[in-house]
Amino acid sequence: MLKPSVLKELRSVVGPANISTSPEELVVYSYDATQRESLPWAVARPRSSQEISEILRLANRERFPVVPRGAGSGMSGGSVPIQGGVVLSLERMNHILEIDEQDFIAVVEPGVVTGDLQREVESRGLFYPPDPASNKFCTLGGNVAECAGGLRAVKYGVTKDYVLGLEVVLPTGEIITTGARTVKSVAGYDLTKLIVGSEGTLGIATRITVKLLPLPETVRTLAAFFSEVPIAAKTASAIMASGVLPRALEFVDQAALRAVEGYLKEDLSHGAAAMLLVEVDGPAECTSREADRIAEIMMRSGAARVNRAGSDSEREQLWKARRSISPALYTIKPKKLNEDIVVPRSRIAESLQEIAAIAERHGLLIVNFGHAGDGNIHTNIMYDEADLTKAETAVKEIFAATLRLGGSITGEHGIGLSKAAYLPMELGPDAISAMKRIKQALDPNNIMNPGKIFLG
Ligand code: 2HG
Ligand code: ZN
Repeated sequence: MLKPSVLKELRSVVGPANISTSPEELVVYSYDATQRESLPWAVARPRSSQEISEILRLANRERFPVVPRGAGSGMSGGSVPIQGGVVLSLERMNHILEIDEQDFIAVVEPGVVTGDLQREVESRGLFYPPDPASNKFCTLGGNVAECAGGLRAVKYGVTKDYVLGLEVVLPTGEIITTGARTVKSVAGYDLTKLIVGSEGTLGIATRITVKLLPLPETVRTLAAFFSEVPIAAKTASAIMASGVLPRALEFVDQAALRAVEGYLKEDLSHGAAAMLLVEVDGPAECTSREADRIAEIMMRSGAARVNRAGSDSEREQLWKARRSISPALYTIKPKKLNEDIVVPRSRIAESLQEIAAIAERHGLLIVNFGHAGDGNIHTNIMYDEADLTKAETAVKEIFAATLRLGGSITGEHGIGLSKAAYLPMELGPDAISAMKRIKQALDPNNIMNPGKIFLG
């Protein structure tokens, strides 16, 4: 609990209207998309890096946890205040500060919704490629904290590939800038990359400078339907090996298709066992040639049907279905453990086979969908409360299989709370100890988002 005198100080930093302590409001800031929840002691909604700095200095003096929060759409518990303390919501710092059409740069505050930035730059013929499925509500600050990936990573990379520089409030309250407004800079250690993906444990990004690209002239989207998962997986590998680099190559299995079809009340796949959703972008003459080539590979590899989106609205309908899978899965079971394993992309078929064997062994429904083009599959273990232990055993086995295939236990959602117990499976003790020494150096009192990434 916070002492009344500390609450008073917090109120004087951000203004009384921007501190919440009522139970109703605390609940709103207690969870993310993992279904984990824990009540904070208070919520602060600062408006500037200066205010954040003052809150963090106070937290060090009084030793209370501070948990930064964007939209709460994270998938590993990163913004859940597991040890209580103050949730620091970035919701009021939601301005696009600058779009520089000369240097292809945007500068934003952390609370800007990713889709809003995408739309704004696109209206000027520019392009911000990172595209999390949750782009309508997730924020750039959260994307930076987790190094979000998304639907276009196969061609364009992930959030860290676009962040040129940051303003960061360190856990001890100093306000620093990292990186530069330039395409290149090697001045000292790369603190930008250290902060991106640090899950709110090493500081709070208060100003984010991202690189932009020219908006591709045309986009073509194809959906292929398969009667068997292995054929779809092999087709995905064949597309990636063909020399055409799609900007998206998504895989959706039968259970995910049925769930999203029920959720959106539309028949997308006519009973198919799997779907690939593929998109290419670039000048019209290239995308038309590439789309033909991909359609040919799909048919040759055994697709039962290939559809080309003939209009923007058809295209949007396909992507709406894809983006809706995550919430739609709750129509199957009340609980899911949603993982984001990533394997070398040539090994997707093997990975899916291993997962199917694990599902069968435990009698569990495991739904698979996701970013097949970059090897990042979302394995969702659906369970009822009574099956939790079984589901957790399955997760461990899936991680072990993933590591055997040369992969990683998380491609884009982060370790947070949900994978902290499994991090040692991937990293040796010396690597974990090096990470903990960095944490200790920057956050000596362990006030920044404690309990995340590392167990103990
Ligand atoms: C997606 O790609 C998100 O849709 C969510 O990363 C994945 O819910 C999931 O498993
Ligand atoms: Zn994803």
